[in-house]
Amino acid sequence: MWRELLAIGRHAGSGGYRRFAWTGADADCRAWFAAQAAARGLALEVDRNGNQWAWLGDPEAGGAVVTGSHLDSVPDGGAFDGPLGVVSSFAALDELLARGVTFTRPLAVVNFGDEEGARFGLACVGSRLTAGKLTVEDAHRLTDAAGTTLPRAMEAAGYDPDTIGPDPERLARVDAFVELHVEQGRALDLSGDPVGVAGAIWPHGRWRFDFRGEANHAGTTRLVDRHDPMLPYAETVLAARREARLAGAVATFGKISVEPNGVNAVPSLVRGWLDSRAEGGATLDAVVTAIEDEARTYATAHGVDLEVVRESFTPVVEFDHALRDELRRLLGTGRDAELRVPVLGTGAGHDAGILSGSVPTAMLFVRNPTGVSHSPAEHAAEDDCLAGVTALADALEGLACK
Ligand code: HGY
Ligand code: MN
Ligand code: MN
Repeated sequence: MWRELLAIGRHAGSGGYRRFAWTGADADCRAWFAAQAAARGLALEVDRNGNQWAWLGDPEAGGAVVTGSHLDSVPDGGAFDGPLGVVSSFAALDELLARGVTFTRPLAVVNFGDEEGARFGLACVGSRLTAGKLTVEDAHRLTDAAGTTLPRAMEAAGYDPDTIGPDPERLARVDAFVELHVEQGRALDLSGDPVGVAGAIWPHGRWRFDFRGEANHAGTTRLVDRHDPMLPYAETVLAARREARLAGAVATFGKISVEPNGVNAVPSLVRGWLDSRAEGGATLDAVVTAIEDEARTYATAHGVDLEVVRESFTPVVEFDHALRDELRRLLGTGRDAELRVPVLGTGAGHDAGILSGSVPTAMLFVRNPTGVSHSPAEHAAEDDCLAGVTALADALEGLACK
């Protein structure tokens, strides 16, 4: 199962994945998901927002236990972020069927679309729409770097953009959502545990900084006569690192676009995207406000205009305590009774975080020996992945079987 998925959307040059929403690679991932569902006789449903649900039992019966994750990636992402959760969900279902359990609830494996927001800039579009955390109007306005809007991209992929929107009836039929994910950090490597349970997700967001200056000739324009937007941008990148360090937060300018982007031209526009996260919302607000204030000072000093737009934001998520502790109890009494199950905070966003306002959600993390993620170097050991499948199977058995 894992090997079949590995080849999809992998870039030969970087070895990373380029599985962006509503592209060919996304369609191939969706076809893989549908094939896995068919191979197990699971009823495949595609919801109004394009999320795929593979059902065991009658979804109408209600009280469902749902597991799954996402298959899309960041540019040149790794093989595990998202796919490990989906593959492990099918594998855990196989494990339950092998155990001969009796299901007392419907069970589903889900693939949420566009979790990374790599193409349109907003994280978790599929789960946000279903949870009613993204308005249809705002979704229709999402536009990629080539100027293609989300509706046009969905149509090109054969989906009807006019059906998108909140799906409270669907979520009302879900009693618990459990997402398994590769850890994006080293807490489990440091604690020596193969599996952990999520405690909370830091608040996090994405802000676009547009520095507008004056295009000019790089060779003939005196330095004093320039309104070069690259300079306040550069000073802002350094200010972001300083503010984050002082506040114990994180801040990253990982994406930039320059117009006209010519070696011998002073730019007219420098666009930089800030990703910032902190353990608490007040800290995050203070860090981003400080960065923006300093950016304005730098822009003014260079005679450059600055516009800052918040493109994505996810408030702090505290996972459902009862479900979290139920998972720890279930995992703790599993085959490896000594299997300790640490509770981890994370700075990474997930669909489980988006859904936590609508249904009780929990997350399982699988050890990542280097902690590296959003990189082709992302890796998890097979034994740890198998421990994750067993843990997920134990959790699902405890929640959906007798
Ligand atoms: O950016 C994140 O936290 C997640 O990978 N979407
Ligand atoms: Mn990710
Ligand atoms: Mn992910």
